Amino acid sequence: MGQLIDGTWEAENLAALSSGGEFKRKESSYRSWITADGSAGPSGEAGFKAESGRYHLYVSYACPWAHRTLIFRQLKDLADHISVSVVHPDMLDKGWSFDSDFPGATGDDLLGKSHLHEVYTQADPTATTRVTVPVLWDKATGQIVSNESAEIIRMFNSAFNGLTGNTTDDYPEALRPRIDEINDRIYDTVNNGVYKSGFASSQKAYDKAVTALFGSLDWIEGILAKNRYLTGDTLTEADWRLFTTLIRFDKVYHTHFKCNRSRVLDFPNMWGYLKELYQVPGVAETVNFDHITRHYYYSHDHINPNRIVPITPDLDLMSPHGRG
Ligand SMILES: N[C@@H](CCC(=O)N[C@@H](CS)C(=O)NCC(=O)O)C(=O)O
Repeated sequence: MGQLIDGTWEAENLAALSSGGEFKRKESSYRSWITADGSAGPSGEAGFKAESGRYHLYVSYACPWAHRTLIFRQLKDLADHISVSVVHPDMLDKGWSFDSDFPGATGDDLLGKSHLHEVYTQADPTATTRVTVPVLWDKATGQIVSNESAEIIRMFNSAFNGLTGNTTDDYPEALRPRIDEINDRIYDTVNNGVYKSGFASSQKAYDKAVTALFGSLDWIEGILAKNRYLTGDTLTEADWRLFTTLIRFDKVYHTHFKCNRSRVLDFPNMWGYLKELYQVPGVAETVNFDHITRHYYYSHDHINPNRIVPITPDLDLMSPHGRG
């Protein structure tokens, strides 16, 4: 791990991201928006018009945040319009690499770089930033449009509708307040909560994170006992944001991040719900368990010093989900 300081890669360890034993995730630094007509979005610069073939996504199959963007690319029929490069699952001293000696790792077929930090410095040779996936790259201007997955999925949800004719809406107006409320709790205690648990360096920080995490999973199980989806009978962005954490849970977070009070499999409603989402056409092909298990267990040597990648349970995700 490391980051760019004035355009130079500086290695550091994860302890630098922690304060009082608690893991603190930094804000993303690139926040422009692709819009249908190229006008400015809610933040950042204007000039990023939705056009076929203009944009490229750099992702890791391992990363739950990048995974959101791959799911929306599928659900919104964007695969023919937005190209993708997949990094190698090992994130070591130089950060994400484009080594392609792991099945599914594509290398950088767009810019030919060897590490993701070089993509950031191609856009800005003096960048000071963390180097994270996903990155949404603009081939026309050679800039990073955004490296914030929560915003990239909103762009994908609507900006390209005119090109694809796909008008499904995962962030419908009427449900926005409820989606935002659910997202806030799930982001803090579940999506990021598993990291806070796994990267805690004090018992106190760990207890706090894990208690909040399972408090939220119990709450979600209660919602899913009554409703098919988080906001009712409509599948929304809130569900997809939860999905990318749940799909990693039993194989990785339960063991590697010490989230082992229960598995998703132990929550009957959540387990059926996870399978239902996995079975939505296009979604299973965005899930690569080899990258997921390899990345976490191999890259985080501060919590798994021998880098043993365990044999994980086979999840029967294609069995009937029993929902709806
Ligand atoms: N807020 C960002 C977070 C992205 C993120 O933290 N990605 C991780 C991988 S799961 C990463 O690239 N970390 C590298 C680092 O922090 O140096 C988003 O949602 O897009």
